Amino acid sequence: MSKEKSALQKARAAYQPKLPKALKSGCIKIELGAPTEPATDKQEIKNLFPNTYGQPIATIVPGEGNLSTGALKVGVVLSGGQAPGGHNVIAGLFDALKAANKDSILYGFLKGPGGAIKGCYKELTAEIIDEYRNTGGFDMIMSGRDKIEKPEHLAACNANFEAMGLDGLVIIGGDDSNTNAAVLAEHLRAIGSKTVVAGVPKTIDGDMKNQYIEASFGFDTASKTYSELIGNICRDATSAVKYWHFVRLMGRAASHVTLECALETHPNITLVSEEIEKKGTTLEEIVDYICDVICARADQGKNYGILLVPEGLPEFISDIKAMIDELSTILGKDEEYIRSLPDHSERLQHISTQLSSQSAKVYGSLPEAIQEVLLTRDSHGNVPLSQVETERLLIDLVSDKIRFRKAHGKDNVKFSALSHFFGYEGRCATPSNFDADYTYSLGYAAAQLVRAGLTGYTANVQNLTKSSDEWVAGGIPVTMMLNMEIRKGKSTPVIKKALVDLDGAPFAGFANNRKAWAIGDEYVFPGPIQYFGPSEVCDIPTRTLELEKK
Ligand code: FBP
Repeated sequence: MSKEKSALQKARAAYQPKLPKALKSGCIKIELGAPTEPATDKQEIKNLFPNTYGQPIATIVPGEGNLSTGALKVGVVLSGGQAPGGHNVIAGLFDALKAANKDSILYGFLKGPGGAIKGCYKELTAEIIDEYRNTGGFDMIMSGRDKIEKPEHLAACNANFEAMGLDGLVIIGGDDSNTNAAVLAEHLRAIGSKTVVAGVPKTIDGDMKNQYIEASFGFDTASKTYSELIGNICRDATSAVKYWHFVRLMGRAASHVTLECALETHPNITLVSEEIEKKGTTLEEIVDYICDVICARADQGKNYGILLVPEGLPEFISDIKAMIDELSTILGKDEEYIRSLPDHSERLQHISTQLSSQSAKVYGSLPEAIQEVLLTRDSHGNVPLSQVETERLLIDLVSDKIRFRKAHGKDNVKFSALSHFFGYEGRCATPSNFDADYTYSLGYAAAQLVRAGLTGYTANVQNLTKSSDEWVAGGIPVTMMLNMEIRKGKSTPVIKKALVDLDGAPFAGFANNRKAWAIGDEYVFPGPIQYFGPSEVCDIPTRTLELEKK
């Protein structure tokens, strides 16, 4: 990394993240509540997690310590997509371990869970930690998308942990990674290992949340970064008055990022995947709706506007979803053969004969580049949706339809569109004050879970819309967040992904305003994230969190 630091890097390095009052006090203990259980599939989950099922919720409170003060050896893993604040989780973990005993050691496993399986790690010294305080990115130890799930992975981890004398492992990841943390915790407890495992809720997608986990870290910074850019585009649109901007936003499944950006900037059109799925809206109906707004604005002399589309959309449109599911089954049987076909036209021909006639029609209507991406899957069996250029597809389909409408009388419409994709631009941004404080507190809390010898927990911090003094930290047993879902044709325990709640306040805040936002130019310009200055500018939570907590 370059030795030269920007002025902001230098100033941010000196920022001291805020902690909940209880964590600040030197003397803390963990209070345990009543036994817990998952909302559904209780017996199946109990059978799968006999050693860690039913554990109580843990809350960190001031008081006479019941936490280990011995020197501990702890490992940390960054898992999955980058999210602003990951380095501060590690800094919080490091500071808390050292505050309890200066001889404790923190190891960073390299390149994600694969580092724990392969035994690739480095000691994280004070010098390394200081270099990364309050910075974005996961580059301190890098990330990866390997899964610790097969018996040979569990055995390899155990062998490595034993050789290192590891007391605890902290896995920083999303719903899948926290589920894997629980599987590893159960395995280690079953074989009598001393290593305990704690998870930390991460993902810019914002879909790892529930009654106890109010937000996943990184959502705040990423949404605010995208909102700044969208606000800038709104201003450009009203200045140039000649372009429609189609903006795709990251979020593999849920539309939280898109909804948050809409609440912050008031674009003319926002597509929310969850609503489209619920209404069973087809691709053609979506295109009609977009064209209706474009024409209505043209009637007012406005041949410009902004549209937001979530990355996950294709999998929520009924006909596309059915086609993707059929493709997954075909790939499950035939992937090697399909890959071996020499060119696109041969692959297209083969696939079309395997799909149902409706799905073949949908597949055949897509551009070649999207057809090819739909033939790939990541290690979790997901389509790499970040590579599907839905915004360009929509521009093509809308252009065709507008041409048709113009030919049939709507000759006042001028449609010139530009496409944008905001995803990687926000995932490694310098964490906002909210994310810097929240992640440091999560890391600090995870250290206390390890000190208490608790295993199979996800660290949590609640009361997030209040001042950090009033935040309450602790841990939630992962088994109480699990449900059984069919994954790769098999009933599997997973933490339920939180999609946008169509009955919730954030969606209502958008739905009640969308008509006005469509026609008027009611844009809001959030500007860049501010790190220094008045609290009402620098410390505001997301609109989503604010509305959910009201
Ligand atoms: P996580 O769920 O692991 O946090 O990652 C989310 C995400 O940023 C999605 O929004 C996006 O679809 C995906 O990662 C992109 O993955 P990759 O980094 O492998 O390109």
